[in-house]
Amino acid sequence: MISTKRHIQQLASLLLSKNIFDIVLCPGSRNGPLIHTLAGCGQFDCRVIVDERSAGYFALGLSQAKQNPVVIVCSSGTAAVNFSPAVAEAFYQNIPLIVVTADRPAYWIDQLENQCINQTNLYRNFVKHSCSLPLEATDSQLWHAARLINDILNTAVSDTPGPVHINIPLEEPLHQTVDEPLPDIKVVEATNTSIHLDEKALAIVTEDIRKADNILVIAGQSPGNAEIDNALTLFAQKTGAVVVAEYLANLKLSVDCCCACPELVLGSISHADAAVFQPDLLITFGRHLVSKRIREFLRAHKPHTHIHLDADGGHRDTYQALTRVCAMPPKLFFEQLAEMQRPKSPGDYAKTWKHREHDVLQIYQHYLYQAPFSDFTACTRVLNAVPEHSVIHLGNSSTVRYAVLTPGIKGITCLGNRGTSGIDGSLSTAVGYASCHLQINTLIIGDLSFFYDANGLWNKYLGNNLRIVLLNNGGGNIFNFVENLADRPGDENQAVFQNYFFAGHSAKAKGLASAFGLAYLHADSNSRLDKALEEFYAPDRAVPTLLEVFTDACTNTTVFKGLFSKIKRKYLNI
Ligand SMILES: Cc1ncc(C[n+]2csc(CCOP(=O)(O)OP(=O)(O)O)c2C)c(N)n1
Ligand SMILES: [Mg+2]
Repeated sequence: MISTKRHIQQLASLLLSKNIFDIVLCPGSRNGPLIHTLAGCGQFDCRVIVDERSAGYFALGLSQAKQNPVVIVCSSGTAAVNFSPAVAEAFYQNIPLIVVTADRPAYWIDQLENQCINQTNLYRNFVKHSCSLPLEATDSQLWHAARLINDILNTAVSDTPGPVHINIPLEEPLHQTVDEPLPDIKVVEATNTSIHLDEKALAIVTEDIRKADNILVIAGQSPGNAEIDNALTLFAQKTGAVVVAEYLANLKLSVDCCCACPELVLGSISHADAAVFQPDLLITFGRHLVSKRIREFLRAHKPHTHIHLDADGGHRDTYQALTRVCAMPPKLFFEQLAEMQRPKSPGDYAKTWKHREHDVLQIYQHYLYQAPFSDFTACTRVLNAVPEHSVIHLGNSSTVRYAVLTPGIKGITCLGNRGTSGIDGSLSTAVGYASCHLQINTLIIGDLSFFYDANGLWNKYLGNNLRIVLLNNGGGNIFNFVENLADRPGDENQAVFQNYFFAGHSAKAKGLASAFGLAYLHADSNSRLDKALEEFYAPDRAVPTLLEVFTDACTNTTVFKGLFSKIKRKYLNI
């Protein structure tokens, strides 16, 4: 059975035409026609999640795993507002969420109707495209609705994807159904085109590369793929470029040109040797970097030329040095440039980076080996224990910072909500991703982030491949590290810090694990953690599992800061 509402039937039909099958439905009545049609036609993969904030993030993870748009559907009012955080994250990570909100007809907005707000352009700062459908009374309105839907869906499936919003005013009755197939609706196809540097641009960029002794490529967060790996590897071999790529860039480069832990290297660069690390030519692509030191370094030691690659032509002047934007997929740029012959013998700049990385990693290894049990040592142990070819989801806050400092993690996919760095959806996102993925999915997450998004566990889709490592340090430990907030003298400052920044608590997750059907393990020392990890990743473990690791916030702070003090002592004499 499907709803009698014809514009909803059109939407369903066009979703199928564009190969969009995954739906997350949030219960409600105003969205009844959507639920009747999408669930009732039997052609979609529908899930139900009650909490819209969690549902949005779950869909985000699902879309990343499927590499295809996912539709989220909710009722009117605050239900729609609760999608906002996931929509914002999707926008800043270019993830194609198709947000469908049910609404009252325009003539009832702000007329004291229940569960009713003005939903027009609700997510205007975070969507690539949005529309409100007309009612479905006349043929013209239906043509108009189909045209709008085609347009919106084509944005979602385009080469430069992102979230889109379809707001649908619906008149009563809402629950009339018929036993009919979906109608055939005229499809407007969007044709993807590939873009190359034209002859003139190629000559200019080639000359930029020829002139540059020190070429630095920075790869921000991205899903990665073998094609970009190959193109970039070749480019780096030809030009002697260094590629800075944190794990979240998901690059698997086969040459000795990649620096995966820039934060450590940058922590060792003194004013005196800044010049040898300063690039002449900087090429960037992808989204956010975790490393703050690299941003600060490049803003202080600007490259002569900065080229940013972004298929949608976005101007990202992160280092206040942008000189050129190439609106094309990075893969095509590197493929085209890798064909050039670079006359100079490349390599010294890359060697400088690799030598320094090698040296600081030795300091790191030695330091971590003797460091007391803490979030840092625990995170490293977990990362070294994850099965190869599995997926790691990094919670925001200190977790992601520890992870990008950990060398040598190989053969993994690494994800995290770095588009907006919110702590409110990491769990739901990981659950959504893992729900349609075969490999082990490990989420490493802090306690405030975990409890914040505990509703991420409140659904029927927890995969047996889901492993959650909860680093419970009793509060927001990150605030001990930044801006020396915890070190400000005086009782009053200390009280403000403990209460309002750290937000200390004594919650433990065992009860939640049991409420939501997860197996529970815990550890509070290196040896107990190692033992727990054996169980956690035992090949025959077939149940979603939570491993809660208890650490001490003061020790965590000392260990984290101690590493950089050690590096500074050696290289900066301070
Ligand atoms: C939605 C949202 N609210 C607030 C913040 C600010 N914030 C950043 S980190 C953090 C504390 C996180 O604590 P926890 O998850 O326990 O990690 P830890 O700092 O202890 O590693 C907060 C509140 C945020 N990033 N996102
Ligand atoms: Mg914490």
